[in-house]
Amino acid sequence: MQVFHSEATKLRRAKTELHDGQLMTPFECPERVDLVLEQILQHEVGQVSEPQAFGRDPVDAVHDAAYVDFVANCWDDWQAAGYQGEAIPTTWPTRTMRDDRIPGHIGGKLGYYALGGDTSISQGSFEAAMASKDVALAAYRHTAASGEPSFGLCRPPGHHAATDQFGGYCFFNNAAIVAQRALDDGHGRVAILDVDFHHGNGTQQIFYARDDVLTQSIHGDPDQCFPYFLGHADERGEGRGLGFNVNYPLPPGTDYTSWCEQLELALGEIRRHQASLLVVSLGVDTFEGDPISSFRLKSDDFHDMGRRLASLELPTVILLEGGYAVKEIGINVVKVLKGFEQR
Ligand code: SP5
Ligand code: ZN
Repeated sequence: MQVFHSEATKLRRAKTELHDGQLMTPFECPERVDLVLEQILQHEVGQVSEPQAFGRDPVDAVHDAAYVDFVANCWDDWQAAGYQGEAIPTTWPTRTMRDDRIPGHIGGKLGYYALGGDTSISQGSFEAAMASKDVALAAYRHTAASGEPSFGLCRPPGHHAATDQFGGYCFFNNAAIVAQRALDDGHGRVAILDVDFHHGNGTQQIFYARDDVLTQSIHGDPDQCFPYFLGHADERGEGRGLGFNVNYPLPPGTDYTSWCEQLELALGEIRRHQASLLVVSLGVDTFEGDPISSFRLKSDDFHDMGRRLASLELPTVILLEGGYAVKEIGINVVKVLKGFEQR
């Protein structure tokens, strides 16, 4: 399988994440890229290529332009305000306040554009997010041209990023950017299947009222799990998009047997909708050893997962989302890719 990777995805090296009441070194760290790449090379998954630069247009195709400007300028603006630490939002336009004015001050902008306080913005965050979407688009281009599957070693991840919000370690929605590009290239219908532990709230929001992208997510029940405020089973899309979003929330502690039943339902939906391209938001934070998640998938389950994804026999772009048990993240990704190739 063709693999795409860019050293520039490591330009984000944030020092701080507000996690469970403590300021920690972020779980979503640049070392994840090296660990996955190392296993890909060791297990000879396929040729590894650098992406070209696709520029900002494909980002603007799914995100609000003022939001993209905000991500581009946030670190400079934060520093210009004279602050020492990284840019962390602390005040939001919650239910009791107004959200119809975007504050001029960077502290206000941060709250306006953030969906959580877990993701600080630091030097290089914008550059890494731009490289991450280049990796995704290069993978898509390869699959579109050859019909062969490809893997994009995206980092930072993308599925929590909404039209005009960042958070959950995500800035630009790589899967959505690929799906939109595919539609613009003439694909009739694209399916995005999100198997990350967390609900793909950004992907859902971006396509919620549309029938040209089928969005599905299997994830920890938002009653108990981040992002808490989206991802319930009754969110099925709206308007033309009704029926084109499907959520499969599962309780903490879910093992592969139960998880897999939901995967088969999701695969059935993709067949029914006759998608011509599959984009997989691949988080391996469903692993039993993941430090911030609570499903119980074992390493070998990822091989079976890959095999089942391939059973659709669709042109497939697999993009990395989460996965934080640093020692095993590489092998778990490789197992999905190897399983996929056994189709
Ligand atoms: C892409 C991705 O996987 N993003 C996940 C972001 C999650 N950030 C907030 C995590 C809050 C976790 N609290 C878990 C309690 C475990 N001690
Ligand atoms: Zn996740």
